Amino acid sequence: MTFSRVDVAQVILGDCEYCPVDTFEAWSPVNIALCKYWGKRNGVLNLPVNDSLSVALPGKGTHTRVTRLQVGAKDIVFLNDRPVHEADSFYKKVVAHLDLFRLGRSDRFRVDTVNTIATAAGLASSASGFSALTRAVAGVQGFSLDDGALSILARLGSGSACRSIFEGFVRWHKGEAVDGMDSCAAPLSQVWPGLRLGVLTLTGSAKKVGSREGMARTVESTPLYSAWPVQAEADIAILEEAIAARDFEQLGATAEHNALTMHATMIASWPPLLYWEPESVAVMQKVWQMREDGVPVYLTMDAGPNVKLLFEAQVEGSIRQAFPDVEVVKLFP
Ligand code: 2P0
Repeated sequence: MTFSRVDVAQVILGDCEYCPVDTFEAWSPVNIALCKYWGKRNGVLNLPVNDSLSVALPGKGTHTRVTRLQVGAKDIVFLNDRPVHEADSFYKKVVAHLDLFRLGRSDRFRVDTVNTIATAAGLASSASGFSALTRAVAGVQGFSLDDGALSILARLGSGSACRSIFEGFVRWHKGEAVDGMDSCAAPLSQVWPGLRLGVLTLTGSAKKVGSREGMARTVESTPLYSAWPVQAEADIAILEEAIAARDFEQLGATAEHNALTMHATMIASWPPLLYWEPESVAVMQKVWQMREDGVPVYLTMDAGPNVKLLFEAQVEGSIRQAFPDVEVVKLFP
């Protein structure tokens, strides 16, 4: 049996009391994966092949306000204070997500979404965006949902959005069910006040192949992909141990190895997928040289050329000296 996104939303929202309000605002953070989500077992419901584990970026993310319009009006979408045209793919994705919450009613909405991160930074705003939109539209309909249900609904918009429902360290459990009712994220209890993430924006140019297409190509075209879920499962266990023990070397090394393994599967796809630019490789080599020189710093990369550094507070001075343009994010209060 196959399930549509509307079927899943109906199961979750069908029994919710409808208590509409005029407007509702929500916020969600961006998240960076230490063990990546790469590959789907169901592309309609964004069900992943493997579990992933991320950390939220406090203060960096998306504010979304959903306002009820007159019945019969057209949905309106504003992104960063600018109207988005109906023909734009972003408009279509937002409206398709709103559709999940209408349950056959003719409710119409205005969506105002503002990202607090520059799109050029290469920090996935689709994760924070669909998470905030999920919270805001559920709020304007007055549906009372727990964070697990919100996480499942956010996933239907964009897979990694299910992790952005939560702050801190978050694990997305891939689940086994065909309808994905067990595929949602949950927060880890640990905090790590000294942990830092450094964002290096190397190029702001738009990527040629998006994650959605890139994942599908990797799953279909490289025999290396079969090794990926095996490593991801092992890495998650090691990362959870490292977080519990606050073992930075173990955390950093595992996150870096995980990211580079994901990129290896991309490079081995056909046609090949290489998100790196020469500047990305130069940063990698600099990071590896710094480690040889005794500075504990590791890197991670997503489906783009920009590099994120992982380090602890005591080496922040060395990191800023080596990378004057780095934007340092404190991950926990
Ligand atoms: C991650 N990425 O775990 C991985 C690492 C990119 C590289 O999650 O198709 O935008 O909407 O489910 O969530 C980006 O994938 O893809 C992503 P869809 P999504 O952060």
